Amino acid sequence: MKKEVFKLAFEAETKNIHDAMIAVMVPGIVKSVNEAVAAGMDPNDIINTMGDAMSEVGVMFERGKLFLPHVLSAAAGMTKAMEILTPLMQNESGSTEKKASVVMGTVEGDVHDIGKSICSTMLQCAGYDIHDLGRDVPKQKFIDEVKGGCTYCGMSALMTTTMTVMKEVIDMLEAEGVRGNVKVLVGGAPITQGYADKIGADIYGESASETTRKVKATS
Ligand code: B12
Repeated sequence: MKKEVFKLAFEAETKNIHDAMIAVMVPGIVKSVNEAVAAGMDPNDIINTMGDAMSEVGVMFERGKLFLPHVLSAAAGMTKAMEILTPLMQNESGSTEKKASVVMGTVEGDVHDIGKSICSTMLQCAGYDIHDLGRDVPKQKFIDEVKGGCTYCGMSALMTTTMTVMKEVIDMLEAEGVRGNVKVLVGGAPITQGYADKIGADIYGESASETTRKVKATS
């Protein structure tokens, strides 16, 4: 109930962020986010609002109502907004002591990195030591980071053609004898709990906040 009241308090800001994302103009997205911050809206709620709107942009793209430059522009706006929000979320854990090390990356052959970067930011703000390898990450790099001491291995895939790479990395972790040292996290729009179970991942995160909650619960 309390959460609903809170959400209602930022109804106008939520709508403005949503509308700016759908309009796909970077200055408009940045303006709406700055206004929401000034009004006191929680950065996590701002990020979730942008993420939902980005998915709507995706649907409009699929239906031919928006084209690739529009999607790129919305993605660029979201990246700019994350630059504004990240400093506001630093040290959310209230502790300077770093928690476990987490390697994060979008798998080989896949350049979609918005959702992965949101997860990295939220985990970093929760106090984890994040090694974000970016996008189109060669499989061996995940293995090297686990051998280097990362106890969580997070992989993102946004395409049905690249989600299979996650299983290949898990197999490589097994083959190198380090699978038992690490918890494997998987996520991205086509990934489900069923798929995570099928490939033997430890944690499936549907969203950045769910991912952070699940990592906290296991560390
Ligand atoms: C933005 C976008 C792009 C941008 C990417 C920009 C960037 N820097 O990321 C650009 C324009 C570059 C792009 C390119 C392409 N795209 Co694209 N793209 C999208 C789009 C519209 C949105 C993705 C997104 O950012 N969503 C918003 C974020 C916030 O959501 P999310 O990623 O799901 O992340 C959340 C969760 O999944 C989770 N999560 C994410 N990662 C992780 C990781 C871990 C470890 C965990 C626990 C959780 C987690 O938490 C996140 C935050 O809450 C989708 C459509 C869609 N509906 O998803 C298509 C989509 C993914 N793209 C698609 C395609 C086909 C392509 C291209 C091949 C197009 C082309 N013909 O060139 C290329 C890919 C080239 C390549 N090799 O990768 C298809 C994939 C279809 C498929 N086969 O499955 C989609 C589904 C669109 C479609 N239906 O056609 N794309």
